Amino acid sequence: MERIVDLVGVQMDFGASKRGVSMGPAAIRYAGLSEGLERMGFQVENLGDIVPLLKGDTKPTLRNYEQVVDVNRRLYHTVYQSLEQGHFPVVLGGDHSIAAGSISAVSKFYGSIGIIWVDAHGDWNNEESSQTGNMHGMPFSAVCGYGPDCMVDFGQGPVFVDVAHCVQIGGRDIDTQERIRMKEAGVTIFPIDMIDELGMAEVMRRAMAVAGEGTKGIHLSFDVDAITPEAAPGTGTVVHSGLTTREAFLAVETIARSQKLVSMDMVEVNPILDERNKTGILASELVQSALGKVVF
Ligand code: 4U7
Ligand code: MN
Ligand code: MN
Ligand code: MN
Repeated sequence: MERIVDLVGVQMDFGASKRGVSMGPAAIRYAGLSEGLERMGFQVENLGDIVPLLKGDTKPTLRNYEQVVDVNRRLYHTVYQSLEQGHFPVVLGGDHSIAAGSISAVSKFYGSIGIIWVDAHGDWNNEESSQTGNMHGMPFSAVCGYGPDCMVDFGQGPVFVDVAHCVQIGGRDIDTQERIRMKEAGVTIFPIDMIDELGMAEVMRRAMAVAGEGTKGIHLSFDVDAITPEAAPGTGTVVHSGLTTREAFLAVETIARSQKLVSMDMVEVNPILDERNKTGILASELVQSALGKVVF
């Protein structure tokens, strides 16, 4: 039987300070994602894009929260339906706030999942700890039950992800309060210096054990700013000296080989800041590799 991949774009940039990441789904699609997945033997169902409301309420601690919550609620339902049909949902961002809706659906559907969060940032702020009020810095905390609850509670009775199965990879720009909150919660963290020391292969062996053992599946949330800006310039919050492209591929290829991946987000591609769609192409290739594309 052919496996079906559902591609859903989310034209969201209300979770970030800079505009333009809303065009990420178009850039990743333009790079040939559907065609690539079809060449791999998948049937691809293009579900189109979710488009945010033009107007909504905001507050300094949760900027544009009404639009962020509304989009996440709609994405939650789309991803949940995809899983119910036995499909594999791939969510294309858009800023990272959308991981709240996608992961909420996966967690509700499976009951027990692991998360691998590849990112230069922790995304573990809530309305109290955030220095910016930008909600793309909060989704990892939200899906694990550490707030903000409005990002994940759509009246469905949220199932929070157990932090014991959560892994952060590539972190190198974590806020002070955020770091304290992550340590207290007990997230397994492989910051960039640990990747230098251990090598990505060993980091991934450890990450797979944490996220994969004792869970029904793994969700990958991949923020392209994890990759070093020379290779991935098209993103809003660049941080110097990140993952090499080869380390990024090794990470997603290891996840693919485990056969435990059930869903993923590829987020924070900003075509306005990109160079000839370099980051869009990389994002498209990383999705294919996460779904099992082999080099040789
Ligand atoms: B991304 C930040 F303060 N921590 O909370 C914040 F540095 O999805 C950045 O990983 C968040 O790109 C970055 O605003 C969110 C900031
Ligand atoms: Mn992020
Ligand atoms: Mn980031
Ligand atoms: Mn970013």
